[in-house]
Amino acid sequence: MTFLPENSGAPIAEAAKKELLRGYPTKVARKREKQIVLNRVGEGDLVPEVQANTRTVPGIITQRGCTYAGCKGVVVGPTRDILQIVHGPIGCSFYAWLTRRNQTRVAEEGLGLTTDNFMPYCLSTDMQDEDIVFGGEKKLKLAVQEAFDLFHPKAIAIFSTCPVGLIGDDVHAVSREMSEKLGITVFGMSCEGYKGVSQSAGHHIANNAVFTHVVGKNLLSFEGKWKINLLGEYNIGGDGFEVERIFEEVGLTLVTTFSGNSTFESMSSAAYADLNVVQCHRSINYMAEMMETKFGIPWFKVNFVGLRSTAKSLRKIAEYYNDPELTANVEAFIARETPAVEQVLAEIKPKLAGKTVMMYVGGSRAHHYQELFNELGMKILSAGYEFAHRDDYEGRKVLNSIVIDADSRNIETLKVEPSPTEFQPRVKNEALDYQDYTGMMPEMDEGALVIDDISHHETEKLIELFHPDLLCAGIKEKYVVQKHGIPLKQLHNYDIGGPYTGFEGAKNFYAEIDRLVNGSVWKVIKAPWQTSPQLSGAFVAK
Ligand code: CFM
Repeated sequence: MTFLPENSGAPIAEAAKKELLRGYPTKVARKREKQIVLNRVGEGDLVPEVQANTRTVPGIITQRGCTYAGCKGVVVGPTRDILQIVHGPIGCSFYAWLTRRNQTRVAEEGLGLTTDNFMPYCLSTDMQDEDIVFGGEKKLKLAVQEAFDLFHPKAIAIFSTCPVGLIGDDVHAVSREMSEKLGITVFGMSCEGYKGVSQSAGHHIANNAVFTHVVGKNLLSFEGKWKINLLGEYNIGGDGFEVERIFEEVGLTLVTTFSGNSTFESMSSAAYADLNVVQCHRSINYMAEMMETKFGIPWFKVNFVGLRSTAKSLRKIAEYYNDPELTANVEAFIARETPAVEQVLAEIKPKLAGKTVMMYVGGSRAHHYQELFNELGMKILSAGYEFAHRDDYEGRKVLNSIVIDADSRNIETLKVEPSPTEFQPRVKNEALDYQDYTGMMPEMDEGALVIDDISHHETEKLIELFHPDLLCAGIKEKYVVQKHGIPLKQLHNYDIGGPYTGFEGAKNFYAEIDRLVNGSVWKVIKAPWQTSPQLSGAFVAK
C-alpha cells in the first residue's frame, strides 16, 4: 500500500489510521481510535462520531493550550480597553503579549469609541513563594489599585492562573470590593489552567463573565437600519477589519464584535443589535445563546473565510433583514468585488490544484479554511481540531447526545431568563435556519481522516506516510514540520500575514499559499536527523 494522494480515500485512510495507532499501549490506542475517524457522509449529513473534548492522555505531546489561555488569550484579550490583570506567577503571562496578533484600532473619531488601548501592556501580580504560602489576595488588591492609578480604565478584568485556585484566593470577592472602592466595573474569572481539558473551558468562562458583567450595561447608543453583532471574530492579522469594511460598504451597523477590535462600551451595548452572526462557533456559541434567551436576538452561523462563503454569508444576512435596499447593496458589493478575486484565483489555481494539505487548528479554522483550499482546488487529506466539541465536527444536531462528563460539569452553565424590560423578539425572517451549525465533517471528502487532539507522534507519522504539500497548524509544530521539507502555514496567528477573511483576504491567502507551496527552498532542506544520529532511549521495566 502506498500512501500517495491519488490513492486517497477510505482504504488508504484506514491503513494510515492503523499506522498511527501502531506502537501505542493498548489502552491509549483504544482511546485514540475513537478520536481518529474516517469521514463518511450519509443521509441527512450523518457522519461518524468523533470522541472530542476529553482529556489528553498524559505523556502525549498535544497541541492544546490551557483554560486560562482560552479565557484571557482568546475571548477577553482582544478587547482594547478592559484593563487585564493576570493573577499568578509571571510565567503565565509570557505569551499574553499579542503573540496571537489580534489587532485593534486605537482611535476612531466620531464613533464615540474610547482611545484607551491597553493591549500592548501585560499586567501580572507576579506571585512569589510568599504569596503562595500566605495567600495572594492582598497583593491582587494592591495590583488593581496600582493599575487603576496608572491607567484610569473603565473596567478591569482579573484572570486566575493555576496556583490561585490551589491556594483558594477569592478573585471574585476582591473584584467586588475593588469595584465598589473604585466605582468602575471589576470582574474576576476562575479560569485556572487546569479547570478544563483544554482552552475550550476558558472560552465558556469568559463568555459567562462578559455576559454577566459587561453585556447589557448599554453605555453607547447606536443608530442604523440594520444593526448587527459579529461574534467569534478576534481580528487576527486584521481579519475583523476586513469584515468591518464589508459591513460598512453594504450599510450594516456593527454594534460590537466579540471581541476583535472591541471596547468595553461597545460590548456593553450588544443588546441593541437585531442579529448576532457567529464566525467561530466553538468559542462564542454560549454568548449567542444567552443573548437570544435574555434579549431575543436571534443568531446564525456565518463564515467570512473564502470568496464563496463570504458572499453566501452576506446574502443570508440580507435575507434576514428582508429589506430590498440591503439586498441591493449586498448584490452590488459582491458584483463589484468578486471579479478581482477571481482574477487572482485564475492565475494561481493552476499552480496549486491537486496539491494536498492537512490542517490541525483550534476549534473552527480547520473547517473554515477548507473553503479557501477548495477554491484553490487543493485536496484536504486530513483535518482536525485541538479542542472542538462533537458539534463542531458533526453538527449541532448531535448536541443532545453529547455525554456530559465530570470535566465539562466543572464549568458553570449560567441560568439565563428573558429580561423583563429588555427582551424583545425580533426574528425578521422566519424562513431562515437559526441556531444551526452543520459542523466540519459533512463538507469533507469521504475517507478524509478526521483527527481530534492530534499528537506530535501522529503528525510526524502522517508526514512520513503522505508527505503532504502543505501543513497548517501553529508555532509548536511549525519548525519540526518544515525540517521535514514541508511548508507549514500558521493558521492561528498567520505568521506575518493576513487578513484572510472576505474578498481582500481571499486574494492574500491564495498568493501566500502559492508562495509557500511553490517555494523551491523545501526541496533543498535536509533535516538534522537525516545526517546525524537521533537521540534515542529505551524504557526498561524493573
Ligand atoms: Fe475560534 Fe479563534 Fe479557532 Fe479559538 Fe484559538 Fe485562534 Fe484557533 Mo488559535 S477563537 S476556536 S481558541 S477561531 S487562538 S482566533 S486560531 S486555536 S481555530
